[in-house]
Amino acid sequence: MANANGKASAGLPDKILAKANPEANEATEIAGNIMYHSKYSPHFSPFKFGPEQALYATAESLRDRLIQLWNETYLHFDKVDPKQTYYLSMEYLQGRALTNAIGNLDLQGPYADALRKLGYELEEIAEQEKDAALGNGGLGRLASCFLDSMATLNLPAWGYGLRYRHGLFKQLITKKGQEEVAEDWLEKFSPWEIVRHDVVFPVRFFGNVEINPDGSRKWVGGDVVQALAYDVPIPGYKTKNTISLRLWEAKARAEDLDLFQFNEGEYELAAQLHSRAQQICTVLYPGDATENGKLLRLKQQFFLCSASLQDIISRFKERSTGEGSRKWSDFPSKVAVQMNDTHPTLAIPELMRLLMDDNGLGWDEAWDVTSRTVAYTNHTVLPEALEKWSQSLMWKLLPRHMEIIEEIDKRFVQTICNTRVDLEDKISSLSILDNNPQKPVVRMANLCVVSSHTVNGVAQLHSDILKAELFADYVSIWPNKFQNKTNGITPRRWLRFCSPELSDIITKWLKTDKWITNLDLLTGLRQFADNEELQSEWASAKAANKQRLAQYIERVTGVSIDPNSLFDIQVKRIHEYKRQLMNILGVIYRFKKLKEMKPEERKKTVPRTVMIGGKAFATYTNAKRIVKLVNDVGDIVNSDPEVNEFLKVVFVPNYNVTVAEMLIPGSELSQHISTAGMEASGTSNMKFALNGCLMIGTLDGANVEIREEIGEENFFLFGATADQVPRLRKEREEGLFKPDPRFEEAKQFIKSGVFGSYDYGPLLDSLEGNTGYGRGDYFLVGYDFPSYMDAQAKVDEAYKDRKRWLKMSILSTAGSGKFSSDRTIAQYAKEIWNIEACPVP
Ligand code: NBG
Repeated sequence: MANANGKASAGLPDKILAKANPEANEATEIAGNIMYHSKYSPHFSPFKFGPEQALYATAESLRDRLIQLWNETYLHFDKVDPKQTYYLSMEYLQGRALTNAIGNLDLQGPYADALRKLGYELEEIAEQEKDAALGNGGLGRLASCFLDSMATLNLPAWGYGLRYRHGLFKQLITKKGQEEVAEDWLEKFSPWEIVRHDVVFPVRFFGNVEINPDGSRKWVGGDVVQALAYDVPIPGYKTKNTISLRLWEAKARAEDLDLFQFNEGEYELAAQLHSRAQQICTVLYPGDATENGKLLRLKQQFFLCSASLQDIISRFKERSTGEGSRKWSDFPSKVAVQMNDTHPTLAIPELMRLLMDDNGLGWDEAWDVTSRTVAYTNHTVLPEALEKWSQSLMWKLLPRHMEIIEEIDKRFVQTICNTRVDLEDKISSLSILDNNPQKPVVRMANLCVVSSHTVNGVAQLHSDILKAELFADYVSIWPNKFQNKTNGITPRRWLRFCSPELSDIITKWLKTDKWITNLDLLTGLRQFADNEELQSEWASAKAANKQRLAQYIERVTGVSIDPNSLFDIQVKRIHEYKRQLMNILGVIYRFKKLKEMKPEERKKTVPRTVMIGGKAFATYTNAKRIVKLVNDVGDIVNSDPEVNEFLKVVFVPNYNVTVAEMLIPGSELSQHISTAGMEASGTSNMKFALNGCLMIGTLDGANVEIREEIGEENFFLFGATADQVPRLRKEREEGLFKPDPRFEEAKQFIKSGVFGSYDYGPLLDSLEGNTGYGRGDYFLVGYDFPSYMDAQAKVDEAYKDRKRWLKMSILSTAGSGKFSSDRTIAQYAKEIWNIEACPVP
C-alpha cells in the first residue's frame, strides 16, 4: 500500500519511537505521541499507518492536549464559580476539527513537521476527516462560530445539543437531480468526543400527571429513556480556555430489555424501548410531514431541553454556600439559558416543572427564576418556520408541560386584561395557545416572548422588523425586552485557517496578527487599498485560491473551469426566498445573448464561472426543481463550444462547511439576493466579504450593515426594499405588474426545451399569474430581475478595471471587522447574559 506521497504506508514508521507524551510541543515528541496512539489506542488492525490511521492517531494526540486544558478550565470555573451561559441549540455545524484545533493551540508548525517525519503532509491528513454536520445551514453554523468565540473570549459557557448519528444528509447529484443519502460521520467513531459515563439523566415521555394530597403534581408513567453526555472540546484561540459542546445521546437501560419476551422469541417487542430510544438521535431533522415524524421531532426537542436543564440544575445544586444549600432565587445570577430559535422552547415549561415538582418551589418563585434565566433568539420571520405544535400531540407526549403552558398563558392573558384594555382585541394573536377548534396549537414563539427576559433578532433590519411587525404588540407591553445582536463569524476558521495566504498578507501589512482576535484592526488596510504592491500580493493570493478551487471543482464535477474567469458564487440552502432561481435565470439570459453574439463581440465580454451550491430540504419540491435546472443549464452551457470559453455554470455538490472553506477564499463575486425582508441576517455574506469577495445583493438582512461598513461604492446593490415589498405584492395581485422583456425572454428560453425535457412547468408557474398558492411570484423575482441584470452589467464593467476591482476587494476585507462573532458574543455576554470572562491562569 502507498500513501498519496507514493511512500510505503504499510507498517509504522520505525524510526519514530512510540512514546506517550500528552504535553508534547515539539515535532519529534509530537510524532512520538502520534505513534503512541496509533499503537496503544488502536482502532484498526496493527501495523497499518495509512492516511486514515494517521488522522485518528493525530487527532488523539491533540485530544490529549485538549483534555488537559479542558480539565484545567473546568477546575478553574469550579473554583471561581462565575455565572455561566448555556447555549441550547438543536443544530451545530462544526465541520472538521483538526486544522482548527491545531491552529487554535498554535501548533501548526510542529504538527506539520511531526507528520512529515511520519511520511505525510498535514493537509492530506486533514482531508481525511469527515464533517460533523449536525445542522442545516446558517443557524447551525452560527452556533458553532459562537462556541469558538465564547472559548476565545474566555467566557464561562457551554453548548448543548444532540448527538445525531446521521447529521444532515449527503447530497448526490444524479440525472434526476438531488438525491439524499444518510451521512456517516460516526460510522467509524469521532476521535473528538468523550463519553461521560457519569453524566446520565432520565427523560420521560407520555405518561400522566398525579396529584399528591398536598396539591403538588407529579409526572409519572410513560417511557423513560436515558440521556448520556458526549463532550466535544472547543478550544479557544491562543488561550488555555477550552469549553464543552455537550451532545446528548439517547439510550435505554439493560433492565429495560424484557428478557422474558425475548426468550419467547418476541425480539422486537422485548427491545421496544431500546429501539424507541435509538430513534431519537438517529437523524438531524426527521421528515415531519407525518404524525410520527412530528412526534419524533418533538421528542428530540424535549430530550435536549430536559437533559440539559437537569444537568444545569444539578451543577447549581452541587455547590453549597457557607450557609448551606444555595437559594433558588440566586439561580438566575449563576445561570443564563439562551434558546437558539424556538426549537428549545420546551426548556421553559421543563425548567418550571423541575423547579416546582422536583424541587418544591411555588409557582411565583419558579416563574421568577425561569423568566430571569431564559432568553430567546429569533432567526426568521417566515411564517412556515415559526413553530406551532398541535395541542393534542403535546398533551399526549408532555401532559405536565401542557398544564404549565396553559397556566403561563392564563396568567399572561389575565395581566393583559387587568392592565392593558387597549390590547384586549389583540389577545387572540398574543396568547400562547391558539384554540382555533379546527387546529388547536401552541405558538412556540409566543411562549418564548412571554417567558424570556430578552428577545433578539440577528441583524438590525431583522430586529427592526420583529419590533415593528411580528412582535409589535409585545413591544408595547415590554419595550425593553427587545434587542438586536447582529450575527458574526469566527475569523479563525473563516480567514486565518481557510486562507493562510491572504492572512499572511494582512498580517504583513498591518504589522501584527492581532486582527485575528480584534477584527476591527482590519480597517488599517484601508490606507493601502490603492498601494500597487499590496494589490499585487492580494491578487496573487486570490489567484492561488482560485487555482485550488478550480482543481477541486474539476475533481468533484469533472468540469474544468478557467481560473482567469470571474468566479461568481452563490452557496446556501436552496430556498425560493433566497432566489437561486433569479441567479440561474440571469445566467440563462447571459447564455442566450452570448449565443446571439458574433465571435469578436464575445471576446469583449468578461468570462464568468457561475457556481451554485446548496442542499434542498428533501420534501421541498420547488427547491429540488431549482437544483435540477441549474444542473441542466450547466450541462448545456459547459458543452457549448461557442460559449463555454465565456461562461461556465457549475452546481457544486454536497455544500457543507468544508466545501465552503474551499469556495469562499477563491470567490470574487458572491450573490446574496433574497427578497428584501426575508433573510434574517445571512452569515455567508460576512465570510465572503471578509475574504475580499465583492457582493451583489439586496438590502436584506446583514447585507445592509455590510454595505454600510465597506462603503456603498463597493457593493453591487439592486432590488426592492423591504418596506416596498407589501405594496409590490398588492400591485401584482391587482394585475398591475408589467414584466421586463429580458425576464420573459429567459423564461421562454427554458420553455423552448433548450435545457432538456424535464418538466419545469410547475417551477415557472410559480412566477406566473398574480395570486394563488405557489403562483403570483411571491418572491418578486420578476420585479427585481431588471435591476439585478443592470447590477450584473456593472459587475462586468468593474471587473474589467483590475485596479479598481482589487481596491474594492481590499476595502471589503478592511470593512468586515464588525462581523466577527467575537463582537457578537461580547454583546450577548454583556447585554443579555451578564457574564464575564473567566480566563484560566
Ligand atoms: C437562519 C436565517 C439566516 C440567519 C441564520 C442565523 C433559520 C431559522 N434562520 O438568515 O435564515 O443568518 O438563521 O441567524 O435557520
